[in-house]
Amino acid sequence: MNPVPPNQQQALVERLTKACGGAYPPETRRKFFLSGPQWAAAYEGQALFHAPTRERVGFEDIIRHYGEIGIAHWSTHDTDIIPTRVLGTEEQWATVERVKKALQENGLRCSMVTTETFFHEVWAAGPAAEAPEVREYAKYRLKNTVKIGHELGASYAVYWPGSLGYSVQGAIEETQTLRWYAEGLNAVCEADIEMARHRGRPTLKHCLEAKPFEPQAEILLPTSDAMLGFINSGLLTHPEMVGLNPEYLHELMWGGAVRATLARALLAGKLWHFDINDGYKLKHDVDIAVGLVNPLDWLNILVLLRSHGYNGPFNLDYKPPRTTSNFGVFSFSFPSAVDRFITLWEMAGEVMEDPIIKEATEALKAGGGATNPHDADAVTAANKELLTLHELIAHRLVQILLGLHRGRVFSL
Ligand code: GCO
Ligand code: MN
Ligand code: MN
Repeated sequence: MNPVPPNQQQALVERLTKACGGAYPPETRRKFFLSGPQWAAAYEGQALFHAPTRERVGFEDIIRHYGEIGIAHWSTHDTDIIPTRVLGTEEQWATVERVKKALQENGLRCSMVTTETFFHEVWAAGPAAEAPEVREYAKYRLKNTVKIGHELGASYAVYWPGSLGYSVQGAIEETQTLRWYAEGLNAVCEADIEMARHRGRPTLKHCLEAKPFEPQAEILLPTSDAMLGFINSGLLTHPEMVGLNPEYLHELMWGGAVRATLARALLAGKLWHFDINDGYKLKHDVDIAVGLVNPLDWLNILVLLRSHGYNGPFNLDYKPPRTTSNFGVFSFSFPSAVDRFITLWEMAGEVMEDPIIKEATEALKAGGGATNPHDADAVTAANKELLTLHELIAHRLVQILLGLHRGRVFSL
């Protein structure tokens, strides 16, 4: 192939995107409770060892692009849109008005707001640091975010305590730090009750998001399960207002089965919000778009969520790779991420209706009918042949994922 000159590259990407097929129209995409984070589309490709590869893009453009794609909801950190130094000022409220206008003009709603408690140097020792003024400032920031959330019509607030931890052990007393962290959440829940009453709106759903490491070396609440323990520890004055926002990759990072994490959150009644992305087990937070690494696992997860009627947001918390251009972010990356999600969602519906999986599952549940359930050998013998169905169900799931159940012609 001849070199492709820069002025022909966008057209090539567009043509090949079309050739891939499988795109859903924006009206279909809008039916899903998918949210596009401000920070995901604004990500410029930078990291510790990486310079930015993309130009800055502001919320007005991002919201417009999300609207065109058919992503119906938007989420943001306070400082994604308002610089730290003007938080709480007139300038903040002027920006909030601009956001409202952009959302309205493009047919989006703000679903979630979150406080950045990890980037600015004020958080060097974390949001629950020893110095009381840091903790007071943290409370102020959390409350301010919830106020913005009510103003924008959001229903969820997310808390990612990525700087609640340390890189060197011994200086921090963990029980004390966790008590101080709880005080911050208690303050924001109490303020929310007041704000909600005042505005005649429900309180927000306050969702904790775990990540096992990064940016601190050790994190005090590293997993969703640790957070469930924290919610029920007795330290929170309003545990009923606090639930979880698990992130797919964050649970893989500690080596867990994400579907099992979600199952535990469902049983606890705390699966309120879900950050969707993909990546590799026991590695860093690479935030790859949903379904590009583990589509089979994703299919299984959506079967679980669909069969339990999960109706919270699916927040597209991934980072378009730094090899993708500004043009590519909106022309390819977000639409293809949404479409893979919808396809996997549809497939999950197929799995739930599949007569083979249904019959195999029912047969496993019926058991073999051993007459003496106290006799290990008899119980084993009664079920022995049925248990092959476990592998058969796994095979069937792969068939549905790869379209093999619709037939495949041997053509070599
Ligand atoms: C991460 C985190 C963040 C949080 C966000 C919300 O990947 O490190 O997921 O993206 O979701 O900060 O508070
Ligand atoms: Mn996240
Ligand atoms: Mn992440």
